[in-house]
Amino acid sequence: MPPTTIDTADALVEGITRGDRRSLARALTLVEADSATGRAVLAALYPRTGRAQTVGVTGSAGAGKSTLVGAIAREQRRRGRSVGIIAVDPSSPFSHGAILGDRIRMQDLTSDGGVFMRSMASRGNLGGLSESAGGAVDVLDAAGFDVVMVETVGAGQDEVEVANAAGTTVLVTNPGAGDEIQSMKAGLMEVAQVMVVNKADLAGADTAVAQLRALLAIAEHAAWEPPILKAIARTGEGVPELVDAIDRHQQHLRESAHAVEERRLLAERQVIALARAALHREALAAAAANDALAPLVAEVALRGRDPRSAAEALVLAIRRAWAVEGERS
Ligand SMILES: Nc1nc2c(ncn2[C@@H]2O[C@H](COP(=O)(O)OP(=O)(O)OP(=O)(O)O)[C@@H](O)[C@H]2O)c(=O)[nH]1
Ligand SMILES: [Mg+2]
Repeated sequence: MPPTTIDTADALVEGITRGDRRSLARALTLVEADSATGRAVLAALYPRTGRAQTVGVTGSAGAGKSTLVGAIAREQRRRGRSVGIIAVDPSSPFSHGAILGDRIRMQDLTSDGGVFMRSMASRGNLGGLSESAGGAVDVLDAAGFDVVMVETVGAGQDEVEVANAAGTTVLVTNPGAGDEIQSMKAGLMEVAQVMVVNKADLAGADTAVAQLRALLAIAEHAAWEPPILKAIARTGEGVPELVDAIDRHQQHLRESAHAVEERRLLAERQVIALARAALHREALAAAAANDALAPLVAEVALRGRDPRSAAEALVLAIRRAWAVEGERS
């Protein structure tokens, strides 16, 4: 019997294109697992992407990202747009509660046929967070959602790379987060095209806006100047203005004189991020296969060797493993 199961890449692509939610859910699982079928689905779907408004929502834990994503989704629905949402779950016991809270907060959205929600675990994920979240964004884009949002906690490099999977990244901060804003990594400032001070019902929102403005003034940015907005995600106040700002940036991406360059930059960041993740993974696998890492680590820990020369030795061992692999294939 020919393989007619829903799990073949062709069947999944056909199902997704038809709007079948089961195929969509299954494909996302395969993409998250970084399986061969998942990769084939992504490759087949990619030419259909680029239509959705892709939005990354990032910021520190508890900044109100989920509440804001819900509020943005409601505003987008009001504007007649369908919405796909990906929440990256940091897999801590703490945030499992948060996910449950998200579900309750978003109950009205989950019963709306124009909204699709999916959470992804960031741990125990061989493919790497940036790869699977970026892939999920592509799948939802190809599935025909008008808006695709991905929520991530902005703490490390991974999150910056996730942000790169979206056309527009919204950075969520709060009043009283002055120190945090000051110490914010330049990288994160660079990837955010819209800044929002959420919880503007609390004291200090205007100070936070002023601090962000001061930071932006010294940061180097290109043709797009990130707007700084205030919002109260809980009530939806300021959210229409936030969606307007996202729309303006998306229009900038598509239509400005810099559109070609913007798209090239985004593509470059995506390709480099994915190549870096793949190299990292393969290098670690090669080092593990060669038993190269553990002895070097032990030497350095005992101060019998300096970390720099150990790193050089590790790179040599990885190169050797790759050369052997190359000869075999
Ligand atoms: N006062 C006030 N509280 C808010 C606002 N928006 C969100 N919150 C509250 O802030 C808390 C965290 O909100 P979440 O939306 O879960 O924040 P998050 O950034 O998604 O959190 P993590 O995903 O756990 O990092 C919740 O208790 C929200 O009700 C707001 O505009 N004003
Ligand atoms: Mg959240």
